[in-house]
Parts: sequence; structure tokens; C-alpha cells
Amino acid sequence: MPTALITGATAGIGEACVHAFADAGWNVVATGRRAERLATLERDTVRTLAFDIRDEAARDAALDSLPEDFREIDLLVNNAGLALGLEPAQEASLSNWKTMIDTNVTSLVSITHKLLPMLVARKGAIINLSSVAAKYPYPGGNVYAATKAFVRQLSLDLRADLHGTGVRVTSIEPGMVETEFTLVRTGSQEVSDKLYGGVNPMTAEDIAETILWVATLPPHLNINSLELMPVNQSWQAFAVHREG
Ligand code: 8X3
Repeated sequence: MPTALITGATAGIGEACVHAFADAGWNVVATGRRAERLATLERDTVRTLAFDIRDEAARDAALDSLPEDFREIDLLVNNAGLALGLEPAQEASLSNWKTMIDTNVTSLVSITHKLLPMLVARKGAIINLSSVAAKYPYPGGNVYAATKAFVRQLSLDLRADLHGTGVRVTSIEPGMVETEFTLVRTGSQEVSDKLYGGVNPMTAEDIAETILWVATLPPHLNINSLELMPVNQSWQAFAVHREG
């Protein structure tokens, strides 16, 4: 059985991925910060590791503690990430910006760097969670959107370096997905309800099923990037400011 390591597995898309892959017969290593929530995911084919993705020493100790039959990773799902704030850049918190860069960029780069030799040896795959925000600017997107643009571009550039190795890399770029992610971002159930109310957004399960589909395509086929939106989300015209 192949083994998938899924980061940010305590909720939302990550948790849905754990269920989707385990149900499909994969071994799963589920990682996240909240030990109690992770523990609810444990089953025969699921091992959980609790650590903060930004803490490399804790991550390495946790990975070293894996039982033999869960150590060989075939698929890395870089899902851990967060969005903090929707304020315009000129009002945003620098601390929020740094937290997003540390989590969405630095930590993703670090775990990818660590697992790459194994993924090359096993002709494995990397699936990175980017966002529609990577390509479409919107008010309040600022540093969050920039981190997701980094994730998308890294995915494409990894493909260039991994050419000939058989390793597949995919950037998944969802639009509106209803998870507690939105609540964290807005800090308010009311704002979150207002953003997604009546939209019929995608669910974490929609994205997990898509990721499983990408991962189980024939090995000669690589989805480079995949953008998904709910039907009720699309684009607007450019904003134009008129002076007087
Ligand atoms: C966030 C995507 O469309 O909810 O990653 O702004 S959207």
C-alpha cells in the first residue's frame, strides 16, 4: 500500500483527505498541531503525529518516531496553511503576515526539502494546496495571496527540476471552501457567514476527492495545476477609481 503524509490534518481539507485516502486503502501519516483532534483520526492504516509545522526539530523527532511500515512516504500533501485577516495591506498586522509566511511558505518548503530525496527514490508525488488567490488579486488578499502564488510557482518549478525522475507535482487551487479556515481568517462567525452565506461553497470533501483523484491517476500523467470554484463564484470587472 502506498503511504501519504498529509499536513494540517486536524480539520477541513486535511482531515477530509485523511478519510478519503484511508478509505481508498492508503496508509496515511496525518500531521497537525492539535493532538486530541488528531487522535480521533487514528485507525489501523492511519498514524498521527502532533507538532507545529513551523518547528523543524519537533517535526523531525515526530517523523523519526514513525513505525517502520509508515516511514516510506509516497505522497506528500502540503495542506497545512492559514489565512489571517482580510484588512487592506496598509492596516494589516505584520505579525499575521509573518505567521502566514512562516507557515504557508517556509514550513512547506522545509518539509518538502526534507522528503524530496525519499520521494525521488520512490517515484512519489507532491500535492500542494495553493488557492485561486494565487492568480486573482482581491482586496485583503495581500500577503496570504502572495504565499499561495509562491506555492503555485514552486509547484511548477519543482516539476522542472524533477523532470525525468518520475515524481509528480500538482498545485491545487480552490476558491471558496466551507471550513473553519474562513472563521480563522475573519475571526468572526458573522463575517464568515456573510462571506459564504447563500454561496453553496465547495466542501472539504469536494477538495479531498479531487486530491485523491489526482493522486491515483496513471503514473505517466501529471496534473500541473488545478483550479476549482463553486459555481456561484467567478470574477468581477477591474476596480476603477475616478478622481472627482
Ligand atoms: C481562499 C480562496 O476564494 O475563499 O484561498 O478567497 S477564496
